[in-house]
Amino acid sequence: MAGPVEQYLLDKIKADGSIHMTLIDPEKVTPESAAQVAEASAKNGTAAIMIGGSTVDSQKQLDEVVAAIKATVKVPIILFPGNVTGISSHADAIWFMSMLNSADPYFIMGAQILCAPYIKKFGIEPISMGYIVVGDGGTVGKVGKAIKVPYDKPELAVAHALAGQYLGMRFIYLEGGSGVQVPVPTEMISAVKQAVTNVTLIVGGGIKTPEQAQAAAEAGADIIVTGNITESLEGKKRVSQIIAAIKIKITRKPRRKKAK
Ligand code: 1GP
Repeated sequence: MAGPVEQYLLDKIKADGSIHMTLIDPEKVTPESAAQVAEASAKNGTAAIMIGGSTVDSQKQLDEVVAAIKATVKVPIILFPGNVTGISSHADAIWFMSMLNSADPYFIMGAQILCAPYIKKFGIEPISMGYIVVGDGGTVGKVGKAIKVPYDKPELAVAHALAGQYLGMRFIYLEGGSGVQVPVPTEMISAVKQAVTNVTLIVGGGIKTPEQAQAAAEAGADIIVTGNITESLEGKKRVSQIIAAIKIKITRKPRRKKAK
């Protein structure tokens, strides 16, 4: 049974085709600036605010950032934890995620076991998600000791995603790594999308332009996540363009193949 935040996401994807989420790293912001970014994104149509980073040192800082955003926007706040320090009782939901391709059992199930009782205690909605680090992988690939899936091996990404689905994960995240030069290739996104059943596909890492977001959505991404670009001044303006670009699945006819 889907909880209220998960159901909201599924309903919004059904209505809009693909949706956008804004990622805020609690270590890069103040509570005030986080609230400003969240407010601008929500005004531009972002579906939810994700909060997390590969290294969260201060839970006090995280709590203050989440509380400030909660007081400012109505869209759900979903934690995106990189470690046990990524939990705040002020959030609505948490990606209850396992890094499927980590070489370290801590990131596959160790941290999750440590966190689970707190998630119950705080009443945060857990949303099960299989996290797959692909390509460069950025900081999270390094910190999470990922055995990264190369961009030119879509069939390996498919194998990871199917394993997640068969374990009961309802969301799969193809993560290129925050701030990477090249986002997840469309070939990999469409291969995964075509292979999985009843799984919502999240794609993020290095998406900077409406064109890149649109290509990811057209390839099958249900949720597009942007972090770095959303925090910049230019990016704030660009969020509305990105959101407009990804609302294509239900409004645009499939592309015809070129006649030979
Ligand atoms: C990182 O996928 C997210 O976890 C977002 O990446 O910061 O590059 O947008 P960017």
